[in-house]
Amino acid sequence: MFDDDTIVALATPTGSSAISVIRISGKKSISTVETIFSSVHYGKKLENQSTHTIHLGYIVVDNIDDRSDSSRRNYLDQVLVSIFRSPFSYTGENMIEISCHGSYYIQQQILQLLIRKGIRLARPGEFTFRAFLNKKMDLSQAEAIADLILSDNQASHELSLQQIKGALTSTIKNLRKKLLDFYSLLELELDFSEENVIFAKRSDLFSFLKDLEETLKDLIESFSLGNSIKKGIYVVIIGEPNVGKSTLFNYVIKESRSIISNIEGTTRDSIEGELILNGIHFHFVDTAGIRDPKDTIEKMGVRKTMEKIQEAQVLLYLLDASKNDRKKQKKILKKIQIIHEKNPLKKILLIANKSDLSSFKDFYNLKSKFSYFFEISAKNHHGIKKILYTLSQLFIEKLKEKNIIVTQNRHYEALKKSLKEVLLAHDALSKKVPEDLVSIHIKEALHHLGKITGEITNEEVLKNIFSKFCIGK
Ligand SMILES: Nc1nc2c(ncn2[C@@H]2O[C@H](COP(=O)(O)OP(=O)(O)OP(=O)(O)O)[C@@H](O)[C@H]2O)c(=O)[nH]1
Ligand SMILES: [Mg+2]
Repeated sequence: MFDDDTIVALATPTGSSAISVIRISGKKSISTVETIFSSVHYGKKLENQSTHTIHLGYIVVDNIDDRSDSSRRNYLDQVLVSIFRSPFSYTGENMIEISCHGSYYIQQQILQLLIRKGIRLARPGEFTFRAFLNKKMDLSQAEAIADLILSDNQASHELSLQQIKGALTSTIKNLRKKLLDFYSLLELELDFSEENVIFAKRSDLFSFLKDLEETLKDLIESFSLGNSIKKGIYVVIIGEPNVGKSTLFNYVIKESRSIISNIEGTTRDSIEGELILNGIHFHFVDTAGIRDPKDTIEKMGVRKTMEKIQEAQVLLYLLDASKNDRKKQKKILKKIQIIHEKNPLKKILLIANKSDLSSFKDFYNLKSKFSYFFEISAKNHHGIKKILYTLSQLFIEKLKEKNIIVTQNRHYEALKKSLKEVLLAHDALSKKVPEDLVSIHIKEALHHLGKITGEITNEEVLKNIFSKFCIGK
């Protein structure tokens, strides 16, 4: 997968823009750019310039007909050339960034010029891959860079930054180091098995495995939060027909996307809309009211509602406050209980709508049973701010609680496998089975932890990770 070719790529999007940046990395970057660059200071050579310096000049296109005649050299564009010398660059190699004017023609001409001079077009993620190989970052940090580029809201931006800074890496590395120490001691015991000596104090190993188990469980648990923040949090509005789901939905997403009417069963499909609240991305979903369907289409709508409930992280359960009585309350409680039993991890917010009409103010049963209960009027926009505030707080609080949040599926899988081995090691140790069996599980746990940071990796995993990057990164 690796060669030491000098590579080039456009780092900014193709097409017109104020400026574009072309990146070059590898041994020949400075000397090759030298051949197409002419400084505004006569005779100034890039080769003689130090790292982290910027130079103004022109990109020069050789006249194909007469290369020897310097008066016939064409200027393609006025550019700035930045020099980064190894190892003080993103990739760790010699690098150049050409900031040119952002015309498609200029971008392509410069790329072609460089390719003609023997530089190869970079593959997706190749700059970052080289940074990884040159130990500028580990694998989890490289993955976080891909996420950072894709992040479209404050929360996912913060999550990827946290990972780039290496919080996950240093935790995993620390755990791995300690585990490795124990592993070495156990292996040593095996070497001296005839003498029956003990190097790894069992009580220490026990308590370390217990701590490790807690940390791994914590990280694994953080994944559901990290993943939902990265992808956006699904908030699904459900309830019986005509309770005002679409009215609330339209108001929240600030668009009249759903049809509102006083006919029961107006919404038959699920409709989605986006909202960013305090930097967190939410997908709101309006659904068909849940009741015994009157026809096939409604049946399909209700089925879809059930599917959307599965996808949700939060359910907004709406009811009509004007039709509220104790019998109805009991029925609703029962329904919600069933939903909750099937989906224990989902937050359910109970919302009594049409409070403007309600003469029946007794929500005793529901209020006492729900930590999240709101009275609103979707039509008059009363009480909705409080719901939105609660929604964002739910996730902001959770974010603050966690020091490290796992966002990558790959890490999640590796952590789960590692935990399984730690539990097996713990179990083996307590059953006093021979050391070599304990040590096998510890070795496996080490292996899976090492995959997160890239200390242990294979070509297929690397290919998979870096192919997700765009060209130029
Ligand atoms: N008075 C009052 N009427 C409301 C309120 N919210 C919604 N409505 C009315 O209730 C009726 C039903 O509203 P929708 O938003 O279509 O209800 P829905 O839950 O989406 O209904 P389905 O799609 O049929 O399941 C409409 O006539 C709305 O104008 C409210 O807060 N107060
Ligand atoms: Mg509706």
